Amino acid sequence: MKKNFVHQWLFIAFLSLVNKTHGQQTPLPSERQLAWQSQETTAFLHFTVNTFTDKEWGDGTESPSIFNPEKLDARQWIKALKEAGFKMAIITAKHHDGFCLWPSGYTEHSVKNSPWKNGKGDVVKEVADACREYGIRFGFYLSPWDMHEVTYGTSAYNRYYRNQLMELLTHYGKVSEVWFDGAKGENAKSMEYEFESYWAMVRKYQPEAVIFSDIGPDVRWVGNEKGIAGETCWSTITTDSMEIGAADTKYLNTGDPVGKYWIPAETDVSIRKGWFWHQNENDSVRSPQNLVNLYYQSVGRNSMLLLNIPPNNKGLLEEQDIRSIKAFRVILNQTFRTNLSKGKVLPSLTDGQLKTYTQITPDKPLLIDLKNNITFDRVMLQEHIMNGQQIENGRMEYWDRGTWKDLASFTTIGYKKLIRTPIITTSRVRLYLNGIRGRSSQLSEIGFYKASPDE
Ligand code: FUL
Repeated sequence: MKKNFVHQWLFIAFLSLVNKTHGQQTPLPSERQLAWQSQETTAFLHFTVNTFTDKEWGDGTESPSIFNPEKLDARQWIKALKEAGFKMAIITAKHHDGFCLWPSGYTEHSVKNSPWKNGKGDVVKEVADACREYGIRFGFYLSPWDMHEVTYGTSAYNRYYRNQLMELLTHYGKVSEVWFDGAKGENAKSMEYEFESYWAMVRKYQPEAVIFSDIGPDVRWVGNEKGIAGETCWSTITTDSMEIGAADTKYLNTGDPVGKYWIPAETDVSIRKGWFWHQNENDSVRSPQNLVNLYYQSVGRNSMLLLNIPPNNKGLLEEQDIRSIKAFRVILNQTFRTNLSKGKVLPSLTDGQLKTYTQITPDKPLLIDLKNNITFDRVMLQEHIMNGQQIENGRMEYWDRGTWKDLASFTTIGYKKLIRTPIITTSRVRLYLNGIRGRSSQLSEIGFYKASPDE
């Protein structure tokens, strides 16, 4: 009994030692963050009075009478998103203009005073129900900046905001992400948001939901709206002296190898120029190839792609947007269908499981003997992030008629690294990985692919 106890104690002491770097705890992802990251692609739905006024930001004076999406069909949106492989949809329940897409009990400025469905409609409910029906997750954006609400700028507004948050957290079933946006116009009234109290509500009523703001606590902004995560992208940052809405965007973009908290980056970008639908942007929807590129630059750099696809003023997604997102997914599926190294390397590296991994020391490369020649131009690497993000850089070489040649060099891996290489035919590759401070690396998955000709 006693001996067992000592063993157990020694084991726990050993674990906590390996978990520490220079006296500092290695930040680890939570279950909800891991679930969020493995979704890879989420859809953003920007929709409100702006859809009818042709604006990107309203000013709060819009009359609810202009909101009349006569053919609104949230099932059409969500079905298309599901078919295009999106795992979650986030709706702008309230944007900066303050108009509520659900019949809030705390304001008259909402769908209930619009002609749409004679004031009996609820866009948030239709979206949440459709997400449930098609089996994707649901999230919402509730803008703290509110140009309509009279209490805005006073502490009473915090109560108003919490009341609305409560409605959204408790009336629509499971919520998987809540978006707290720090954006604010230059002439906006000054306002002290009680963010801690908002977040406590999310934890209490929707414990599995991740909380987004530009600095977390669960998910951070990638620092731009162009769809570009840093080539070096750490999931850790230190937010102690940072303020929401005023963060250093370059820091957010690359993260921090010695950051104190696990707050991975979300890459939000629109399929169109604007976030809201505008008739005159119908002809400049991003092509499937452009979207694939965004995927490489976000998911392929340890981030998550939050792609905005805005419904139009009839309440429908436009056909060209739908065509683009579906073709995007077809290309990705074609490229990543066959891992050419499957069955040829250590099973733990190609079993599709993030929890199994292989340890690689800096001085000893992993030799990948592919047995026969394979031809590839994409490499995928995944780190065992359940134990934190440790890999600082690495490189690969391939065997070419008797010599090793350079294939690619890279920094950080994290959840996923996608590398586009020239077309290579070889039977052997070796992979060098360097962990931070000379540590060994934990690699979960490796894949070699030949890109779809449509890429
Ligand atoms: C920004 C907002 O100001 C934009 O209108 C848009 O909603 C974007 C996703 O976030 O901060």
